[in-house]
Amino acid sequence: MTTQTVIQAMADKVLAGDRRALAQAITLIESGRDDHRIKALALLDLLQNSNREALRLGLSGTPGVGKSTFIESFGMMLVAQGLKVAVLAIDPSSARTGGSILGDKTRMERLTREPNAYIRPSPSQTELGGVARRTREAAMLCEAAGYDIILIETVGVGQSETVVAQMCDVFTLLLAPAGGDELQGVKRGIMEMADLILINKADGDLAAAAQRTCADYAGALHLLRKRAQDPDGFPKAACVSALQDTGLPEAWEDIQHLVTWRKSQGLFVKTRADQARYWFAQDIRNGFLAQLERDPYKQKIIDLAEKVGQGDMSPSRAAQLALASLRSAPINDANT
Ligand SMILES: Nc1nc2c(ncn2[C@@H]2O[C@H](COP(=O)(O)OP(=O)(O)OP(=O)(O)O)[C@@H](O)[C@H]2O)c(=O)[nH]1
Ligand SMILES: [Mg+2]
Repeated sequence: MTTQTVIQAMADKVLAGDRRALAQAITLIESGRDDHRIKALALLDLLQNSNREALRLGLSGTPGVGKSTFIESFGMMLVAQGLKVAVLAIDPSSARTGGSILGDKTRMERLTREPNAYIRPSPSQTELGGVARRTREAAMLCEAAGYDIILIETVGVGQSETVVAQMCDVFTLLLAPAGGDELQGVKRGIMEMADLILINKADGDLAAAAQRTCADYAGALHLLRKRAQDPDGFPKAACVSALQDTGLPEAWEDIQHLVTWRKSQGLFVKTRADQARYWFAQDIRNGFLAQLERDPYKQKIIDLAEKVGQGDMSPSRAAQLALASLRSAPINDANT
């Protein structure tokens, strides 16, 4: 079989919803090997116009807030409604060993066993740009494979929220009930990205604190600048308990309401188009940066830096020379 027929066969199987083929396809797009990259791009070309649309739901929150528990409960609820659910993750922390979700599968025991759920551990560590691209491409594969909802999880530590928000239709921030009335140091920029803030663990002893935290955030959201992509009442704060399955149907209704409204206003499509352009620009940038890490440019830059350090050449002249050599660089599309 030629490469083209192998890739076509893989694409056909993905479109048919074959889980093994989906897993293989994701492994292919995650690979850093140049020959794999060429195949991966060919595969993505074939699936580009699958005309399938999944709802991409981003989920972020600090460690221990209950993301995995939430995904398990929320995912089970969606599956019970006859929906197909895929779970992906971006794990920005290099300290953690390859894939939070894998270890978390114990917390997603029920969902793991569901034939209509697909859980993919986060790709192995590289820089955030590479992980972002892989997750985005994995989401596209899941979409082509006929999944209705793609949950993309990330641990909230700063940058990764932006990455997830930029590849999702709806972005949800999960918070724990706060002890006092402080706003848990959630950065304004992160709050501004959220479509929905869910205060988890609103059960037992924590129920009252959760209500207060929810009211605090509802107030804080009210003070934010009105966004064009929001209907009345959004962004919204609400209480849930992933452990006791409360508030989840309401959260799902809110999400559906938001999506329906955005679709009716043409904003859903517009956001996706904006995101695609954003990632295009981002990939070019990452590709350039990756070139700098490769010889002969890497060595050239080291040499120039040496001259700059010794005062033999101005930083400006050295940068100009380095960029000039890049300009004549052959295109290497196996970036990052
Ligand atoms: N009371 C209560 N506990 C919860 C709830 N959701 C999760 N927890 C508990 O909080 C702890 C952390 O839950 P996880 O789901 O692992 O949290 P996580 O956000 O995935 O954590 P990381 O993967 O480490 O970032 C576990 O002991 C859960 O049982 C909830 O709704 N109520
Ligand atoms: Mg987890």
